[in-house]
Amino acid sequence: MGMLIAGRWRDDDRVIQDGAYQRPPSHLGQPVPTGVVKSLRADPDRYHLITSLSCPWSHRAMRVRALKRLTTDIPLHLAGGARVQGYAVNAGASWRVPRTDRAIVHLHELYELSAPTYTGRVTVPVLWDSKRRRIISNESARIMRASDAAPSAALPDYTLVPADLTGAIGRLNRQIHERLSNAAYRAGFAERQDAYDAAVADVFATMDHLERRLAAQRYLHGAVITESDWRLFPSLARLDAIYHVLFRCSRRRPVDYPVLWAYARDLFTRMGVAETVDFAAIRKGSYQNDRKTNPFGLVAVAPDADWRAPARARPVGSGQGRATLGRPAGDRPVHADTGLTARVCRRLLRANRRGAQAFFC
Ligand SMILES: N[C@@H](CCC(=O)N[C@@H](CS)C(=O)NCC(=O)O)C(=O)O
Repeated sequence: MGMLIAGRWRDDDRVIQDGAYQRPPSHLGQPVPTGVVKSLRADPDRYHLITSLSCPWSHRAMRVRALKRLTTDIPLHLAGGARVQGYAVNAGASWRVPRTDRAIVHLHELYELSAPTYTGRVTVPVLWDSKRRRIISNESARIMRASDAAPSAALPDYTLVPADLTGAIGRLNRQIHERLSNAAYRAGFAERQDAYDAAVADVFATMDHLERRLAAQRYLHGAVITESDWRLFPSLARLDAIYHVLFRCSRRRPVDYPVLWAYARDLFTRMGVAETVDFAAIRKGSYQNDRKTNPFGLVAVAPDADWRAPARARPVGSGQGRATLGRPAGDRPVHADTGLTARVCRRLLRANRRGAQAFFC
């Protein structure tokens, strides 16, 4: 895949160690500074999000950007197309870096602009500061948190990380990342049988665990959707379409997990979510760009799974009611599906019926 070494692109990979895939840390993965968080909305068009439709980590960042209504403040750019020198920022066509007269083709050129001696992988998503001409973060977890924390007059109490769940969310996020989302990649990129076996065992042990967890509650932390749900969802959306075949995560398909499968559809059929899941782009991007695992770039036939089938019949013990109230954030009651306080729900409904529906449906 290649990477930047001291600011120069090299078609060199250093991600396999002793036959096992080691995801390198995000070198620009420090927490997003508070000043930036505050200006994400206050300074529209200053920050830009560069993502790829096929990438699960990008998907997480795009989801929170949409949920927190930052879509007009933070323009989105979709990288993709053939991977020559890594990601192309504009499908191979030239792309003018906002607020500059510089035109680039490859994402690594943006990294070089930000940090001329950068050594590391050139990954999406990227949060770009067009004023200071630098990358704020290339770590989806940080971009999600920053987007969630961006102050909003319209949604003052709405958070995906309620204070009383922060610890539990962090613990589950780590488990989902290490033992499912990244474990699928460890399975897919393994060059040794035991490394693959261990990774795939992690994937399905976690799926089994989540199946049990979600049998007792509607979402991962109870009745309210939190950050953990949106960290899990992009991986679930790719399990069938990609990981099952390309990464050999083949013990079971999501449809073999009645609770998880209904949960995934429950999230998928919420307003605005399906629009962020482009299965054709996910499959094309994954099968065709990964020529090491899939040398001829053949795209496997789409699995026969109906993501739009109603999730109503979901065999969950509790938390099925759409408008029941919970108390996840502080002591104010919130809408079970959204985390919005009742006061904000009413205000949104009055101000913008359609917009508010985005959270309820
Ligand atoms: N830690 C990063 C990982 C991002 C990542 O690995 N993105 C992949 C696309 S799905 C990528 O850009 N890979 C290119 C490469 O590693 O060269 C995050 O969560 O943001």
